[in-house]
Amino acid sequence: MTQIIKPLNVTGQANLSVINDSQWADYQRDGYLRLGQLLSPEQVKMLCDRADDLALGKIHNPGIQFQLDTGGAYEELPEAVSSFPEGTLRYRKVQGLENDELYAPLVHHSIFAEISAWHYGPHAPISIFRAMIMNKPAGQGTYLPWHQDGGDVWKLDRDPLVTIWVALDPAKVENGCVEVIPGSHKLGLLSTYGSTINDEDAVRYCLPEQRLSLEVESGHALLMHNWLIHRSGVNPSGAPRRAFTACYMDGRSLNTLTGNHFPLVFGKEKLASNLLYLDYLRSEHQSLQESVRSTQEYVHSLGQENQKLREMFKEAENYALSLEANMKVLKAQHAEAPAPANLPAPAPARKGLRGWLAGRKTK
Ligand SMILES: O=C(O)CCC(=O)C(=O)O
Repeated sequence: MTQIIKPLNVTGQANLSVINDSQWADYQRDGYLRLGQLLSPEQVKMLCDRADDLALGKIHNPGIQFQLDTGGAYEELPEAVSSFPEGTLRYRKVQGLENDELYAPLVHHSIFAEISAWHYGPHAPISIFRAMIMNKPAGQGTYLPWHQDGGDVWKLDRDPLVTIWVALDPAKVENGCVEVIPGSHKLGLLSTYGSTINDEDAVRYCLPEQRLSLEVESGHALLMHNWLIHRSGVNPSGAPRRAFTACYMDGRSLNTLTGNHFPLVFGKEKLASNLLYLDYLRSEHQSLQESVRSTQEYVHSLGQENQKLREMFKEAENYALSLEANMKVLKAQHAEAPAPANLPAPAPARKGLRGWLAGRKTK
């Protein structure tokens, strides 16, 4: 089996061998890739005990939620809660594990940074949509129908692409391992709503000969494209089937309900620089809006002043015309009056207001 990742060393740093081109080509073709062993048996035990202790209520962490496994229909599963009234190992999910100190080093494993960079580009900051344990309790488990991981139901402004799945208990056909339709990620999301695919698509795309059960050894990891059609069965065995699963996304993704980003796990500084640019654009936008507003006010005030000037001009014109009319009357009266002897010759006729205005306009 391909061994891409060696176990974490004691300091929690991965001994990586980089995923090579031929492995990426396999992934592009199939929509999943076996990454090999990621965790040592000791690490697996520590993480299993932790998930169980959290579900049993031995450890409290307000950032973690739990979903009960009912063994009933998937559609009737209860909502996740912040704690079970009584601790139980019949849990289906323990989620929010990015907030747990023992799981956090796994969430921040550098191989996931490398995988995320391959998907979202080396400049993208990376956030975590969810990091959880999916459990099929002994002798129970809930059948998880054929589905894809994404769509409107996830309330995100863009589709995440990267899911990592790490077996904590050995996952086998007998205890409900994950089953996939290799290559089905190329179909894209079959519905905009996402999640469970409809019966028609299941009949069309999930033919028995296309199904592949992914049996995975304890501590080994899978990379799965979020659009890969997959499902998992129940667990009639006498032991739980626990797996850690985490979905990584472009750190700029937003929750469409709250407008919030998700916790950043890689490249915080990249988001910070993106946000700086965003801040710069926002403040430029604001100052441009202010300039437009004050220009509009200035235009409006000029218009008002022009109107006032037009009125004053009209008034002055009327006054001048009235003076002219008066002058004509006076002249007529003067012409009719007998001319006194020895008066100086009359001044030359003035242009009149209209002539004066006309002359002014030609300048
Ligand atoms: O662990 C399982 O049974 C299913 C996991 C799954 O659907 C996922 O990780 O997206």
